[in-house]
Amino acid sequence: SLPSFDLAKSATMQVVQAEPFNAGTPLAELADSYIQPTSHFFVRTHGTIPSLDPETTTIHVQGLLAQPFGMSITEIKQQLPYIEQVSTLQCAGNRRQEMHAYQPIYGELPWGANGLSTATWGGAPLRALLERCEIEPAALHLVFESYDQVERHGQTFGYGGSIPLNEPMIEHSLLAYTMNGAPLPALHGGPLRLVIPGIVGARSVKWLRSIELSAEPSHNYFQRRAYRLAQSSEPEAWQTAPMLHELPVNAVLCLPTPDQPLTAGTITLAGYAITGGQALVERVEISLDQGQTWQSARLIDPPTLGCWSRWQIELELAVGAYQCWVRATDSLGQQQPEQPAWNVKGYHHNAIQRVRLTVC
Ligand code: MTE
Ligand code: MO
Repeated sequence: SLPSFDLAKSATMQVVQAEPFNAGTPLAELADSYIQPTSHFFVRTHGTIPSLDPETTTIHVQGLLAQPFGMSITEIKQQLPYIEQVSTLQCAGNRRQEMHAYQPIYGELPWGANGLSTATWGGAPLRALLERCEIEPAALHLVFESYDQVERHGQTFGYGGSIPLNEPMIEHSLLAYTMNGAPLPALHGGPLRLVIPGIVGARSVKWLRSIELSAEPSHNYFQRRAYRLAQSSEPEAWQTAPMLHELPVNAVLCLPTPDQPLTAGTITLAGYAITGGQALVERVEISLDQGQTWQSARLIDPPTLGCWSRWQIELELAVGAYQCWVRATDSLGQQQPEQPAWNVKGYHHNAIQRVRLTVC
């Protein structure tokens, strides 16, 4: 396998962990660009970066279907249609540090609000592959396994996870082999990964090895144990906790950055908002009086399923200290809670963000 530490990214990104390599996009860059260049796309890796030959690497399709089969990545490129689409991926740990400040979280990567990025992905629609399957009625889940090697609790295994077969975002999911118009790099799951927009990034399995039609969710550690909203690490707690799936509605302030000096007058606030698969971001609002009154920000990017939208607002601010609240509302009427829904692994933090602004 390849070294996971990425020298180029370590210079330009906020490194959360060197080995395996995990890094977030600087907030100012997120506010600057709808699509992140591949060199600035966040990275979340749990294990090795496999080095796979696209000519010989096979994706196995197995389980509850009439005829299990394998397709090499070359065959996928030649036999299935190619489409491109812009999608955002967001890690379940995005904004974990803020949740940690509210109530401590131990042993997890300290992600700021930059564990997400947007790219133009290209590849075969997942649906095109599923159309080649004579699926048995008992199949209710798509179970994914990877070619990487992850170590947990003394065992080494490939990363995996699953989504229900009735998940509507399957219609917008890709077997992706290009990223921003170039071959998908190994760091981001090349030669072939899943891109499942609107759903927690953990299900967009990189270095895809197999797709199994199954009656049950994946038995992989990253489906059954991690990525659940447990209140404690006791087995009874995580065994019954909901498995993460759809992304929650969220809004984040990117600019000004906390250390940026502000002078009285017109101050531009900028950030991003995102929501789950079935909804569009409808509104982003700012409050400077603890939620009593709200002003609407402009959504800069067109509302698109499975994509974030950046927002911006100009405020006239006199000298003083402000606490700025930011909240998003989506097309299903979902709004952010005022208090965090604390969980032991610090996932899906989407409480209304409260940021201090000091104007001199
Ligand atoms: N797939 C494999 N095989 N191994 C992994 O560690 N991490 C997952 C997902 N797919 C992971 C994986 C998680 S938690 C996220 S958030 C996304 O990949 C991150 O994708 P990126 O590294 O391209 O940003
Ligand atoms: Mo993630």
